[in-house]
Amino acid sequence: MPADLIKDKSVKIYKLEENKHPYVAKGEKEAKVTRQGNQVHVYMTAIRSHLTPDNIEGVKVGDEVYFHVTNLEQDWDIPHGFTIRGSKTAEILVMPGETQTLYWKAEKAGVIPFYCTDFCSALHQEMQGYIRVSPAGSNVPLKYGTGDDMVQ
Ligand SMILES: [Cu+2]
Repeated sequence: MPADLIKDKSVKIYKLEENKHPYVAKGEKEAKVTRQGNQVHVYMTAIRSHLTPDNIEGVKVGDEVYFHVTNLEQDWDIPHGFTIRGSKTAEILVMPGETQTLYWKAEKAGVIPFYCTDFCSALHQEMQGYIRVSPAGSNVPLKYGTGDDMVQ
């Protein structure tokens, strides 16, 4: 098939303002972490060259964590990937303006890295962070932040 039949019809970005995902964060100020029972929802954003939040604590062994990653980019050809060490559901690849969810169960205490899995810019390796998993039943409050700023 000749390329000119499709080349003008390809979707280059998803418009952020049209994103209706129930767990979207349309800017870094909307990034947050919430708990409902043993389910933790991370409303995360990705833009060159950081993830927000990139520092999470208060997750406990046995928690089911849902990373809802919104790619804030509105440029063509800037997907971001996401996964966390020990993930059993591979990685997600999030196109500009899109939100995708990665499920991960916290199975043991420790500090677990998460990171972008798609080479997005020269500072791609800055796109990473950590989640601290505490033992089941501990009373570490849920906290999150970017860089040194932690909020509760
Ligand atoms: Cu990236």
